[in-house]
Amino acid sequence: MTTVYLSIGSNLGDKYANCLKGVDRVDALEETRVTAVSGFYRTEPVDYLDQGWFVNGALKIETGLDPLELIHRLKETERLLGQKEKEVRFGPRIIDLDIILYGDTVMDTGVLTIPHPRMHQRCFVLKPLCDIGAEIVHPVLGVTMERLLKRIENDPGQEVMAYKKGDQL
Ligand code: PH2
Ligand code: MG
Ligand code: MG
Repeated sequence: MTTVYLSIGSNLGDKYANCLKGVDRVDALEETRVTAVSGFYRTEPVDYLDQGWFVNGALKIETGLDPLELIHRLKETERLLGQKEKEVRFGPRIIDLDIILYGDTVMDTGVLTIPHPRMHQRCFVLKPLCDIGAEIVHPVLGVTMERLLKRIENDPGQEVMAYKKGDQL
């Protein structure tokens, strides 16, 4: 079993409910269980700005699936929750499940890059991740998640606020 961290997000439909459904579906995957769930946050869209704010969180899982099996299962889970196959790059989505860290694995196969290539530039990934793994050291950058977040947390265009149930989104 390997400890893996996932990012989860939604900015279409009932965003928070979509995230919770995503957590349940991940927990139901073969050889996989969710061992920690972060708080959820309302986050300003990054990279593609003409879309609504997201709800984002992070999950810690233990899995016997290898990275490619896992990403295939996650894509399948996204489709089951109604996510279209060909979304606009960085654009709106019902559900997005991304592998952020897979143990200490470093890989780049063209279809899958681990650690996630943009995670260290994104408050919407690092803020929830720090709830459940602030002390984890990035296997390439050699810096904790907490330090990575500190570097960027006041950058403009990356607002992250604690999500409260019933918040107007
Ligand atoms: N996902 C993206 C692009 N931009 N912005 C926020 N705030 N949250 C996301 O999950 C997100 C994004 C592409 O996956
Ligand atoms: Mg993503
Ligand atoms: Mg994705």
